[in-house]
Amino acid sequence: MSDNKDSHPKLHIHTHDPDLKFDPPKRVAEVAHVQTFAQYEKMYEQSVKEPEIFWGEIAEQFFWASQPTGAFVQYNFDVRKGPISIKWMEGAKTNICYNVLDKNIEKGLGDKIAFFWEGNYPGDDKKITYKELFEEVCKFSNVLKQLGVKKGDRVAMYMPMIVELVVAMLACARIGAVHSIVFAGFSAESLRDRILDASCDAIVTADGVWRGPKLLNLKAIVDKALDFCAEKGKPVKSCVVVKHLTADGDATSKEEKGKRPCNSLQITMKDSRDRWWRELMTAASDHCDPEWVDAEDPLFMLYTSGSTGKPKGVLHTVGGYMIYAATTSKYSFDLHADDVYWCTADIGWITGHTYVCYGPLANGVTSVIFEGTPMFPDAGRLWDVVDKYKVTKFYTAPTAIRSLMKFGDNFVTKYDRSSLKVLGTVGEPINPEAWHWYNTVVGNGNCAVVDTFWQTETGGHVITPLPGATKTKAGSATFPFFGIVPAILSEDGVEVKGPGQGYLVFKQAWPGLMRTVYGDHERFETTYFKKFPGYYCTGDGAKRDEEGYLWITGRIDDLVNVSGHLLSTAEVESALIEHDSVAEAASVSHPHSIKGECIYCFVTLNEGEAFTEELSKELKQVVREKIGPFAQPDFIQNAPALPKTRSGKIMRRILRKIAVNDRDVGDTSTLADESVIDTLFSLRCPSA
Ligand code: 6R9
Repeated sequence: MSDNKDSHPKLHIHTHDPDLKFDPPKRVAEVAHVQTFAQYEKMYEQSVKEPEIFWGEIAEQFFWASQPTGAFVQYNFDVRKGPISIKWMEGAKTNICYNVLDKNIEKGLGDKIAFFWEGNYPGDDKKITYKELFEEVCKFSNVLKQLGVKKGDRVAMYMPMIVELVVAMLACARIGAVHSIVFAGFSAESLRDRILDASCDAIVTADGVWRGPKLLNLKAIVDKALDFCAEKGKPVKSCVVVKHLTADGDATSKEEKGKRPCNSLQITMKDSRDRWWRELMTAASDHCDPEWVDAEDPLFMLYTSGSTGKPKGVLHTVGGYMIYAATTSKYSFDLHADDVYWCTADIGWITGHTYVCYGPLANGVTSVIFEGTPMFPDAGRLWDVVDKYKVTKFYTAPTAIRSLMKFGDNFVTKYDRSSLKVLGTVGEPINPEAWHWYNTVVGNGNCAVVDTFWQTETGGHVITPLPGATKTKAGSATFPFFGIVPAILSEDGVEVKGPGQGYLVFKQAWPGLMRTVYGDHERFETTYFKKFPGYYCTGDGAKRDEEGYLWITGRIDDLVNVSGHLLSTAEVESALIEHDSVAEAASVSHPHSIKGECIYCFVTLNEGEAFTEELSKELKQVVREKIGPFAQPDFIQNAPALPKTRSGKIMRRILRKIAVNDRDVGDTSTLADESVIDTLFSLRCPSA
């Protein structure tokens, strides 16, 4: 038995009562933008009944070079009535870069720190003010122009979590170009596909990056991708390379894991195509007028894989995304001028776009950009960084929380976390066990925990508590954000009123909703609007409890139907994780001759625990007791690690294949570590 068990026995007090409510901490509520639930309800009501007034007032806080030419909002969600279309403030001209930089500097924030940059290696850090960021962005805007990039052109980015990535994004936005960021962990093939789909003319990258103790030569991956593009007759004209790891001058220092400079990295530059960032920047002017673009002009595209099929280029436009990113950031994290805010997500994901870059900058706060990983050099890194910068609002993923829990509380408690006020999570349903640990151990029971549900497609939070106003329940994303009208539908499209479970859909448009799939509007309509005409379909399941709280139950494809009882994988997993020996769990459906489907589970044990036949029996019993006899898993297998996407989501599609011993697991390019597949095949339950 590991020490871990004894370190948080108190967690077990709560986990059996899903209805236990947690009041917003007084110190958070007292200063919050929204201080009571009644105030939330009032604002919510206006936001959905009079969206043009609600969002119109918010839009007034931004700069518009001209006003909308038609209706403030116009949309069609019903395929039977014509093409799906969503438009906010069409005809109005603005620029998001101007709004998050120039305007903040005009307000007197020029010398305020925009970002603390914290490198992979502790001690490697720097900071940049709003004014300095603005100058860098203007310079890079001129660099892009000089390379021939114009309004509407797509620019790919394949970069580590460094300030230059934010500079490049904002520079695109400043000149009206469209960024397409590809997480710098994708293979050359995945990068190639995304560059080709978006017909990018230019790419911005870096020499390399340390991710924990692992060294990645990004430039070599980009070279490979660009060679493919050239072979296809679609060469990328320019490639700008940030010298991040390799040293310019004397590089004689001994190389150390995770540390800069890194002498062993071999970089080749192709004369006609590749240019060093620093050289281009030195020569560039720091004056660049913003391009006034239409509210409905594209701002960026970002690929999302979904569970099957080729990645979709989710397209967001300028005006609506800007006000939605700003407003969700302000209210969900209750941002104030003195906050130090930290979202650990990589900018390569939507969470990084909205809540590392655009949202916090729009609110003029100071944030942390973190290049490293939660485990390097040890499991205390996140809390070390919280302590170092006195972070007040912190945002991470359940997968990070679960993986840190395994190492016990000491890694957390040895750091001072008294600055923390709001703790956010995103990415997956958070099981109550992890929620309680986050709340009690990380937050000392003194922070507001906000479980924010949203998608690449939704642009920002759609279901989330507000830190000062919403009583939370462990594992519930609670209530809709302003402007969001959720509904739960049965399989045949009937709205479930009151308590019940089904498909989570939205009934009306909000500013941050995606506008199309790049180059494939039909795919957009089919994926999100055809199954239930008149609704935007999230593809997730949800449950509404007696008190109206919403609980996300996971992707609809991940449901299990046992003898006619429909179960969400999240429920089963949550029950398993409550067991002291279990760190993570994933459950999938498996064919069964009598029940139709049965449940097959994969469990990752806490450090120091051993997988035994007895434990397997015990775990089956746990699920049986917690959910009901019908839910008892037929199979439990040991899983030293689970197949996860690079953003930390468990790929249950692959687990379903492993459970039935089908080696044809399909596309694994989005997996963080492909080797886990072989390990899991070797450990599968032979009788299944
Ligand atoms: C922001 C982001 C979207 C999918 C979404 C859902 C899952 C995200 C969640 C959550 C339960 C939460 N998801 N947040 N499930 N509770 N708080 O993650 O975007 O990468 O597009 O993924 O993630 O399944 O549909 P994206």
